[in-house]
Amino acid sequence: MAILIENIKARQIIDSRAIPTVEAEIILSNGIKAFASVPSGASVGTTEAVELRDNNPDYLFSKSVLKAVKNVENIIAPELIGISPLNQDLVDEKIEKLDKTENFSNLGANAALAVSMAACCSACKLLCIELYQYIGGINANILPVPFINVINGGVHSDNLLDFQEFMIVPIGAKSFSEAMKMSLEVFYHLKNILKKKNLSTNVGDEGGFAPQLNNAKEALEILCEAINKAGYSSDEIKLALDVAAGELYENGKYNLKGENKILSSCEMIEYLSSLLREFPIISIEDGLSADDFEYWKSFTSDLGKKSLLVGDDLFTTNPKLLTHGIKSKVANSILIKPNQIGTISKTIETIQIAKRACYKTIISHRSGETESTFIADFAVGMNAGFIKTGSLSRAERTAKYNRLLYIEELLGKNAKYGGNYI
Ligand code: 2PG
Ligand code: MG
Repeated sequence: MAILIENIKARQIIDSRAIPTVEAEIILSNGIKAFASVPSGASVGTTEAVELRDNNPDYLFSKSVLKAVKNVENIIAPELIGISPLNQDLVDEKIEKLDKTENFSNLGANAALAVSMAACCSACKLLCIELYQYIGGINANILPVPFINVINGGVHSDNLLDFQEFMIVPIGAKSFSEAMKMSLEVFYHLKNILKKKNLSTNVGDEGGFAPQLNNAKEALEILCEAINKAGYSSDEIKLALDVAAGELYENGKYNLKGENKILSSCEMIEYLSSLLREFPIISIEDGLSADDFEYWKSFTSDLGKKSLLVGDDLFTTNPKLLTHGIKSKVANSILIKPNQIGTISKTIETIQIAKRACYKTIISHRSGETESTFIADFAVGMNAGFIKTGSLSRAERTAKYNRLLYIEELLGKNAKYGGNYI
């Protein structure tokens, strides 16, 4: 007898920034239960799917998600009960149809994605296989290269760093576990260097240190020092930036308040280009604002051969925006965040478009996370090649790395580390 979705429940739970979020629970007709929870961003792209909040100032600072919870139980559940959890396309299509908008402004992308992910999780449990195997079958064997955000700035911390993320990328490792070992060594050295300089070693939203540094250059210099002290070369461990330039863009200029600079688009490109010349940077995410599309073209033609240029707020995991970007020769890589688009099927569609155009794909967490390890499996299942999931502290970040260590062990000899495949 076919096993079908028998019930769907939802509840309000808490994310890593003490903000409410949605958890969905799918119960199958054989009693299997699967859970999924959704993350939440702080630097949010204007074209992202809508995260539904109650906006009730008298309850949890307007942040509660009780409407989204009700939407799961009262609107989405009745439509999905009785269908197979193995039919992800149908599950997602039904949720999209119920919403009637492209950006989930009725039901909320938080309601939609929680159910979409839970369906995926219930399906792999039903088949008694791991989630990454369900997503990618026997083809899924690439462990992603991690982009590890060890210095936090921008809207993810209280310091004056204008850029949001300063990441290390252990490209020279032979395996994911070696990549972790190398990165942990850099993390310890970084902590010691900061301490010696009497800088704070408290961490920001994504578990990276959030010291009071004066500018991006200082952060990058300290990172190079930590890599060097850990005994690695700039060929083994590279650097990556998330500028999150949309947060700096005001009236057509980039206002770097911490660095006390106001830059035109051309000057911003030149500034990033000088950082590329000076430091072993292999990737720049959102180097310009999504609203600065024309300059994204020259940015890409100038620097696209030297570095990954990653569109996060630029594409918001949206297949149409990515297709337009590819046609316009803008960026060469895409950050993939399922909650920007609202369903797993649409997320997969976007990844497939990117792969066909030879754009690199980086599966990403959000700055507000839960203990969910879904994206770790998703990165392997999709053979994405890269993952960005914060620093090596804070359990909501390490949960993903720890899951990847386990997946590498499960894959055994079949496991390939993405670094060799770039
Ligand atoms: C980003 C993300 C994740 P947020 O900009 O890439 O690091 O941050 O979730 O706040 O959008
Ligand atoms: Mg980003």
